[in-house]
Amino acid sequence: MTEMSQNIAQLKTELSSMIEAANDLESLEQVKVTALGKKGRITDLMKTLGQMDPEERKTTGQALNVLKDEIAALINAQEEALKKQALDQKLATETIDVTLSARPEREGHIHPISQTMEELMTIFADMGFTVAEGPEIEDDWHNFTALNFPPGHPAREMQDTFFLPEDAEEQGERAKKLLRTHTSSVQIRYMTEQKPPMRIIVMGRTYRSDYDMTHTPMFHQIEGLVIDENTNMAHLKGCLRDFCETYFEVENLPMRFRPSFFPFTEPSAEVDIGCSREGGGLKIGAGDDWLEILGCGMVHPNVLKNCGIDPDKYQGFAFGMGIERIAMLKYGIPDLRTFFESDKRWLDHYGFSPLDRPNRAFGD
Ligand code: 2U9
Repeated sequence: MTEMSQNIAQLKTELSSMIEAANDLESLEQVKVTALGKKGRITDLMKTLGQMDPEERKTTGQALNVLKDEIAALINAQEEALKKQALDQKLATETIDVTLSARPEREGHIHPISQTMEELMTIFADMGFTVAEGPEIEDDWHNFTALNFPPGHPAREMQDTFFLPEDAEEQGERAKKLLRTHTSSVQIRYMTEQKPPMRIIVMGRTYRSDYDMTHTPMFHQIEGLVIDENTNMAHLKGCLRDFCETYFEVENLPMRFRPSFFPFTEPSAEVDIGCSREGGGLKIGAGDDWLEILGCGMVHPNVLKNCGIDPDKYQGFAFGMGIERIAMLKYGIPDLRTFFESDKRWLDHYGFSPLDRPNRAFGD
């Protein structure tokens, strides 16, 4: 072995251990300059080639090029390993809270319907209700027949209900498809599938062929259903009083139950809460005026029977209200139709911050 090839082998060993010992990117850069820089160790040896005879220059030149490539490859590999190590360390020590808003002034708003649904869910969950869900495309039996609507009832007519084209394959009232006109069809499904006792609320979109100042073809409802062996009208009144006082945040809220009629409840009632309309503004809980907010009643025995529940053993109450209506009353939103216009300025005004918490029952 010539002296030069010994020098090259020794330099290779030396530089390799320097590369291996570099434990951060900065010291690796130093090694790179020492090995491959303009005044580096390999470059220094290259500079001696000019003094060699042609044969030696050829073999030494080749050997130095191989050394240069090997050292460059080792530096690259070490650089990759150090970068990976730094990233792993960063990932292990730094955490990002993705729920935090980076630019609060650019934050979006929760729609008043979503906010109200959250509030309703919180209040009824505190009262022991669970949430049931069901389809928006229903059949005639779940939407009308099971709920004790007689055959010629006006709600069954084309001008009030959105019917879907009939399926030629299917026959009968379960083949007749429609957009549900109330969420009650979900309670029907729940009652046919589950056994009492039951205590549920259902919320969601409902559809009726209607459009004016106070009606839109799609609106949201919340309905509640409680079935047990001894559930009675006093339970219904207590439950709705607790709900109204919590939702409207008024203690001892004046309330009155007026007799009414629905095919699916007997007896039935409509509920008004006390309010004042003096000075053009609405104030809930004060004054001597009344505001209708919901309908309710004891579940009709025919409805229980239709769902396979024995009306001699079980009874229960139900109630229903429009979510837009109670949101308008609580938050002073004057026009129903604006809920569905997707106007950003309206949402900036009436919407809620994602960081708001829905209100809770008294005493929380
Ligand atoms: C079952 C049995 C009974 C739900 C009820 C009302 C009275 C009621 C209206 C309020 C305004 C609908 O949004 S609205 O137009 N609802 O007045 N709803 S009792 O009764 C039921 C539900 C399901 C199985």
